[in-house]
Amino acid sequence: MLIKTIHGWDIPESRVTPEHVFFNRRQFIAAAGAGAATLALGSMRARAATDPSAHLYPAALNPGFADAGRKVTPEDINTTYNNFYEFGTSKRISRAAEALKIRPWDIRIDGEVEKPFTISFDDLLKKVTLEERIYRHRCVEAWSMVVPWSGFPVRKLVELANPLSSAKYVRFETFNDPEMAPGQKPSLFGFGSSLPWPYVEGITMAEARNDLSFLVTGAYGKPVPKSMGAPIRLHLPWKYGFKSIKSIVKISFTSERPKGFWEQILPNEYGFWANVNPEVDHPRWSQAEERMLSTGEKIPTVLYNGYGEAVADLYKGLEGELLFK
Ligand SMILES: Nc1nc2c(c(=O)[nH]1)N[C@H]1C(S)=C(S)[C@@H](COP(=O)(O)O)O[C@H]1N2
Ligand SMILES: [Mo]
Repeated sequence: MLIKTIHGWDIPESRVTPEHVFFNRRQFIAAAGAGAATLALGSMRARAATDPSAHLYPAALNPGFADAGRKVTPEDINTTYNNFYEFGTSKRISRAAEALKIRPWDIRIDGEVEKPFTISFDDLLKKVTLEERIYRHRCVEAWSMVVPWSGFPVRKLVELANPLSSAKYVRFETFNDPEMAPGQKPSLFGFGSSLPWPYVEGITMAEARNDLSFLVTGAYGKPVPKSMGAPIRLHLPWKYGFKSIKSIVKISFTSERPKGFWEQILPNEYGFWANVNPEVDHPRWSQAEERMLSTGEKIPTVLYNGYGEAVADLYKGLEGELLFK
């Protein structure tokens, strides 16, 4: 199947290289006249100074999440090794992602709520208190990182939304703008039209209300960089990384279980629950170990990525579900 060959985690790193080179060449040519490389780097450095929410950072560290038990991954590594398919299928999309326009940024809240509404990202920030939490992140591709995020619990967003009792799930949606994000263009790679943009993900109401579920607006004591999903993304540290959707524009409360982006594309391999479990292999590779970004060290993967104490109860009575894919 063609789709398999473009999926980063389907391909050994050696075979990813040609695509990687191809993509970056396109980006380079597109922006060469403006001295793209220096410009992109400059704008990344200027982020803290020019972002209208910059004054909110660094946020106070939540002492409950001050130590992830592993060293924080260096900022320059995490901001330049990403999965953000809207900007390309390689890990090196940080320069391309600088095209992401993050103001104005509106978020639509709708579905099974008392009254649907649209709120600007900056107005939303006025309704919440930001905190910093250091979280582990485990990608389904068997690499991991540790990030000092800033943001607020999803629970707070649920309160603001006033969901009805008919709301059973929360569905998150990313922007859809092929002009801005070339990965969403059907023409760029020739197979784009087969990808079900926009990227969507979903969790249950109980998961949304769990304290760990976090809406991220910052990282490393600054507004979250574009490559990592500015201006607002999800982070669910006990689930595989693909659940942690970036650059959210819509949050819908639904009575039916949403189908995530990857679940739509490869339902045999990626499911709704996607809880980390070293004993349940991906159909095509083991999940027993993970490679830490930066050090390259291989370490054993742990159940629920080590967050079982906080989340295991969510899955009582759901043993019949495919909880780990
Ligand atoms: N909109 C969107 N969200 C996304 C993705 C994506 O391609 N598009 N990739 C996911 C995957 S597979 C992972 S591992 C994380 C990566 O987050 P990072 O780039 O900040 O490390 O984002 C997730 N969220
Ligand atoms: Mo991932």
